[in-house]
Amino acid sequence: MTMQRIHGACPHDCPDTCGVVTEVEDGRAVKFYADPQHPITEGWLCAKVRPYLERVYHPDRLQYPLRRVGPKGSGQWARITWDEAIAEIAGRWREIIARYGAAAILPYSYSGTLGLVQMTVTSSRLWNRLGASQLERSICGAAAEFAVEATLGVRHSPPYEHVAHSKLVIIWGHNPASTAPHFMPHLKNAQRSGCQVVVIDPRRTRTARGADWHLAPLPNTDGVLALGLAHVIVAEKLHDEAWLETRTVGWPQLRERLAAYEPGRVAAITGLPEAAIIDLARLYATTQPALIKFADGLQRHRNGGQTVRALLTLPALTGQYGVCGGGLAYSTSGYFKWAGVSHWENCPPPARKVNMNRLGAALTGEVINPPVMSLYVFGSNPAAIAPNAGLIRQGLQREDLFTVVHELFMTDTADYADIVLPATSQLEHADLHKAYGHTMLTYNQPAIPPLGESKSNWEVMGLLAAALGFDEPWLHQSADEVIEEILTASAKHNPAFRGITLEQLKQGQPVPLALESATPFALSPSQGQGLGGGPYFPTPSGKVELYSQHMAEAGLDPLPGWLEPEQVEQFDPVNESSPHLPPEGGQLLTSPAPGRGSPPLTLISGAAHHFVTSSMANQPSLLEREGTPFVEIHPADAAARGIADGETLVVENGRGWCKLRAVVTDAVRPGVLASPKGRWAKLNPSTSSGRNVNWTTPDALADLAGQSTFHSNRVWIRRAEDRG
Ligand SMILES: Nc1nc2c(c(=O)[nH]1)N[C@H]1C(S)=C(S)[C@@H](COP(=O)(O)OP(=O)(O)OC[C@H]3O[C@@H](n4cnc5c(=O)[nH]c(N)nc54)[C@H](O)[C@@H]3O)O[C@H]1N2
Ligand SMILES: Nc1nc2c(c(=O)[nH]1)N[C@H]1C(S)=C(S)[C@@H](COP(=O)(O)OP(=O)(O)OC[C@H]3O[C@@H](n4cnc5c(=O)[nH]c(N)nc54)[C@H](O)[C@@H]3O)O[C@H]1N2
Ligand code: SF4
Ligand SMILES: [Mo]
Repeated sequence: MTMQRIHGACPHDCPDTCGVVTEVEDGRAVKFYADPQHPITEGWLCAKVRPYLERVYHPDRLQYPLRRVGPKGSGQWARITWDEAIAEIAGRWREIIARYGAAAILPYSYSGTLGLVQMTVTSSRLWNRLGASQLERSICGAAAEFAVEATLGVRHSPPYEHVAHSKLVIIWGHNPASTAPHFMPHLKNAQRSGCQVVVIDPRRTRTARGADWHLAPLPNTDGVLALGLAHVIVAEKLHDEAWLETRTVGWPQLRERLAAYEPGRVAAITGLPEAAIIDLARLYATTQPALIKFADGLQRHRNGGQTVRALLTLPALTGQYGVCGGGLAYSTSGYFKWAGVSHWENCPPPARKVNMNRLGAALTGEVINPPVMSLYVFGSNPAAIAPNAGLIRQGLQREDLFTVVHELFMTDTADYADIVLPATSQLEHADLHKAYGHTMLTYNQPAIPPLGESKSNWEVMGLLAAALGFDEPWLHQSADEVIEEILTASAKHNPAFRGITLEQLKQGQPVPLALESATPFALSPSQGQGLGGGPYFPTPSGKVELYSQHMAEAGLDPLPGWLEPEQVEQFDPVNESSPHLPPEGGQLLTSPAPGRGSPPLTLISGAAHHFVTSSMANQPSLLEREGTPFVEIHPADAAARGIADGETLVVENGRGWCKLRAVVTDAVRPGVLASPKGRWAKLNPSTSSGRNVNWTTPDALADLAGQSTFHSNRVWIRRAEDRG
């Protein structure tokens, strides 16, 4: 018996993109652990990926293609061959294209894997060639991406280890202890050497528990908080006037706008004490280097985009961009600009876009000319993870919708498919991984043969392309050929890729991008010239765009701003009257809590510690650690509603309802509920509602970039035994 050690990458939606090692004996993976040599992973994996072989060899892994033989959602399937499955899909699509055009086909994919081949290329090439609807990929961080690029020109972020230089870190609406675990040892070390850590989050998260100071504002008020901090900094003349004059556009206009954000008003809106706002402003302006770190949870709100714009003003006010240990940590994605992914030059003009946050609406009449007649889902589980899930389920039940789901498991979404295709796990296919928390490229070598008849996303694209008569070579390359083509094309446009070869990547160690400077926006010799030295921003002006002409031209507020709750309500009536069934024995709420006298609460649903969204949320050991699906509620809010710890609650609004177990805790602030995302609706055992929190979440869009607004979710709660 020979043992092989195969190097790979963790494919999940996490900024750390760890290096992993699989030990294989006789074609079977027997051990899976952290690559001891990977400089980010540093020899340990997070709690969710450590038991990965439980996922790979889960008895529920799909092994063969299946065709639905009963009514939609009835769980009655017949095994078919790949040839039959592909022929049926191609046949149905030909009919749909003849009658409605290819735009009637909607591919829906997201972050089951973040691989270049199995996600990026697979979400693009065949669909572009076909002329299918484009998916507007805005469920996660679109507003922040837009805001950062509009303000700073690019998404650049310092390496985790730079936090050793920070004297202050504000972790803002972000929970790295769960969502970017390999940042935490660096933060702890910095803290031990005297760096102060402030966490701003309505919930006392794992990250907040280790902070020096935790502030818990009301959700969706961070933009006001940031403008309030800026107001105090300017009022107390703690800002860097010279930096603002030379490095920014729009400082006079911003200054004028800040006048309205005096601390008393900011305190009233955010629910924070006025003194805390003043203290934080002083702390931030006088403790340097000062780093502001956030991710995407913060901006999953109606004001999400402008919130990020407001936060981005702070490092400009204090001249912290371009400083090692200071500035902004958001995402390193901007360093990895691929070329050669889409092959648009060989495709028909792009078809219309469908926003992935509006899937339920799109399937039930919002999208017409042509309507969506076929849905092809891979690397995503929209029935469990997308907002307003009740409406999605209604759409998936449409008899005339032809749904194909390519999956490892029979998910809430796969339940409603006409054809289910079995997918390979990360141990069974090749890929290349960039990261959004660091700047290493990690190659994933397949470790074991595909389980059963499972196939990778890219292999299936090749089969579909052939069946549809597309013989372009760029639809039929091997995964390695795709990677080589893109590396070569990218190196022509991006010096950071120069000299990186597939051969080198396949040796098993991560390969760092060749960056001019590890500190974002620090003077780079080639770019900074002509600006007289100092930080450089690749915006149209070369400066930080506090005022964005580009946004003004697009009809958007060109300055960081904030909408009053009343303005927000106007475009998301809490009781949006989607036609949902009320809970058994209950009434659909159409006006604020009739007869109950309790105001609605804001339900935020951030990352679970032991799942990545709905991935892993079917693994027995992890489900056990996460416990019964629950909702956290502050003791005062619970008492006002007669709710005791451990009771089953109905959480509801005009969109829908679900049942969750009450956890009464002061870890959430008054007015706020918290329930982790990712639960499979059908695995909601003790409360047996067959639904999850997304039955209540809004499918209204945020202020920028079609962003999702999961956390701007107002709900009413009551004990399940109290009949509505
Ligand atoms: N363990 C684990 N890791 C993950 C994921 C997971 O599901 N599980 N998901 C991955 C994905 S897809 C992403 S996008 C990233 C997201 O990474 P993060 O942004 O760190 O994660 P979230 O939990 O979505 O949101 C962070 C925090 O925002 C807080 N929050 C919500 N609304 C507000 C607000 O209005 N103001 C403030 N100040 N805070 C607010 C929530 O309480 C939460 O603690 O994590 C990735 N990593
Ligand atoms: N309530 C609430 N909901 C949220 C959020 C929130 O904050 N609150 N956050 C949102 C965010 S940030 C995100 S990014 C989305 C994430 O939502 P999704 O992108 O849907 O991610 P997952 O839930 O991890 O589901 C991925 C699915 O892909 C499958 N998969 C994995 N690898 C492969 C593969 O190689 N091939 C194929 N065919 N399938 C594969 C997995 O088995 C899994 O079922 O969720 C969103 N949902
Ligand atoms: S989920 Fe993140 S921390 Fe966990 S193994 Fe994957 S990349 Fe590493
Ligand atoms: Mo995400």
